[in-house]
Amino acid sequence: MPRILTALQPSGILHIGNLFGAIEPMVKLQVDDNENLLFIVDYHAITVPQEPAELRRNILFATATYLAAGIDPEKTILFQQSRVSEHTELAWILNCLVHMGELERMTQYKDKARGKGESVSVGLFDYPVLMAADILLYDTNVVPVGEDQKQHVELARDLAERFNSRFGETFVVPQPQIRKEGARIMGLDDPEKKMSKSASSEKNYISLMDDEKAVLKKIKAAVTDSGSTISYEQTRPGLANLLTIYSLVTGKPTDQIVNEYEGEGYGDFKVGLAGAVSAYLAPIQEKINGYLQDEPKLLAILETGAARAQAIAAKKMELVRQKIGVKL
Ligand code: ATP
Ligand code: LTN
Repeated sequence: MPRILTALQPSGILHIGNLFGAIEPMVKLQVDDNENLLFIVDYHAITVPQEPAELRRNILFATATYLAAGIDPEKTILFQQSRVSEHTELAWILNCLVHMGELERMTQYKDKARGKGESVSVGLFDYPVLMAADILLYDTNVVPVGEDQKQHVELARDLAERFNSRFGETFVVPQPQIRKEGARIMGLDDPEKKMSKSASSEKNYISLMDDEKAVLKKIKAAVTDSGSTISYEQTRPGLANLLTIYSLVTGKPTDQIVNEYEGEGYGDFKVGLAGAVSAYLAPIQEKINGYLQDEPKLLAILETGAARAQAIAAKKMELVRQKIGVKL
């Protein structure tokens, strides 16, 4: 059975870009012939400063969101990275194999370290090694990620091969599975850039917890163009993005939506879209709130997930210790 693994950072705001681009694809991968692992990378999150009470809330919120979006903890091993200490243990061993130059070349590190000078944390630099440990511990075959994470998965592949050639066959060499561009939702206020929670304005994104009023306000303010008819064209990126969202929340193809709005202007289209987005989010929001009100249940799900993950990870670590010669 192919083992499929991915992870998400527990960030405060999750937006519809995260839902359509990352969470829902993972829900679709929950088929009987796959073994899935999905975890919340809290130790990756602390590579930049986090307020402890907020981090705790965000871990619970992320868990509630995955469950509400359809992650089934029976089918997917859902857990919190920090609960399986083998991740950091393997990261240390891989640290002794990785080269400074390999980490210095990482684009995400270069982007995030820019402007921080000498005060950038070692954790931020070492982030890809912890991610390699996340992947290699579980003999992962496939790692679904966004384009930005491809370089990190390639490092995991290099480290698996390096370890195997030095100490003998130990790790499976994982394959990245890069999501298609179509799964990229663009910012409402700037359709040239992806929707992002770190955007400077809240008008950039629709948060999964936005109420009807907020959704309508943000969609009404969304950047379109000076045209007046509804059509799907790459030269009209704002409108194309809104049509993509409309299609995702209704399941209708974009040309059908275009036909439905023939002869109508942006105003009616935006009101229709806002209604469809809110209708799509309402049951998810209700479920998220339900889970958040039952914290013991969330904790129990994470506990079970951690135990299942650890059973796999502990076995792998035993083998690793044996291979490198520290197991007596
Ligand atoms: P930031 O922009 O602040 O880095 P983000 O909102 O892009 O944050 P991430 O935490 O980097 O979110 O990404 C979480 C997951 O959601 C990743 O798998 C990423 O590829 C996906 N994702 C993020 N933004 C979008 C988007 N606009 N469209 C589709 N998928 C997205
Ligand atoms: N760096 C990834 C999150 C991440 C991950 C992983 C993804 C951490 N460990 C292992 C896949 C497999 C991100 O920021 N999206």
